[in-house]
Amino acid sequence: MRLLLILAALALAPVPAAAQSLLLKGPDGRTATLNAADLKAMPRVTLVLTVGASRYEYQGVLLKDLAVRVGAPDQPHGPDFAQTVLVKAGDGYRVAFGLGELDKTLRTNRVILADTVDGGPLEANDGPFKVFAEGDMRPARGVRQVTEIELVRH
Ligand SMILES: Nc1nc2c(c(=O)[nH]1)N[C@H]1C(S)=C(S)[C@@H](COP(=O)(O)O)O[C@H]1N2
Ligand SMILES: [Mo]
Repeated sequence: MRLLLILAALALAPVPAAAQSLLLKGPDGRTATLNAADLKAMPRVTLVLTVGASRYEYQGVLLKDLAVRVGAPDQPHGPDFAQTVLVKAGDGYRVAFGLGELDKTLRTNRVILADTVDGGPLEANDGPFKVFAEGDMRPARGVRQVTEIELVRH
């Protein structure tokens, strides 16, 4: 009975904040940990996705803005485009984006880290954070369950 009560209490307990946080790593040993509120306080972008007849509205932040938090230049030029942003998921899946792919003065397609869909949290298999590459013709760079983002200078 006592075990059942403990299990019930655990099931009702809110998800610990740590499980909802995102680790940012930069060159020069710079790191930052962002929680849901930190992401909500950043400039927000909306990306509409249509799958067949269904329409989904994802919201989040630009991957570029996250990279800036750990040392990416705000207005990159020339040699800066050798930097990459490595997006890592809990299952070990990783996708790298070049800084130039994330620069809105170079390209119109956006790469975002989404934390809401249609105003609510992402579904468990996707969230809490999922990266979307706007304009991609296959979903391979749509990274589910993102845990970490690392800026790398080559
Ligand atoms: N975390 C994580 N994200 C991932 C993958 C993965 O293995 N792990 N596979 C990628 C690939 S190759 C594809 S095609 C799509 C498939 O997305 P879906 O299962 O949501 O349709 O997820 C991408 N995102
Ligand atoms: Mo894939």
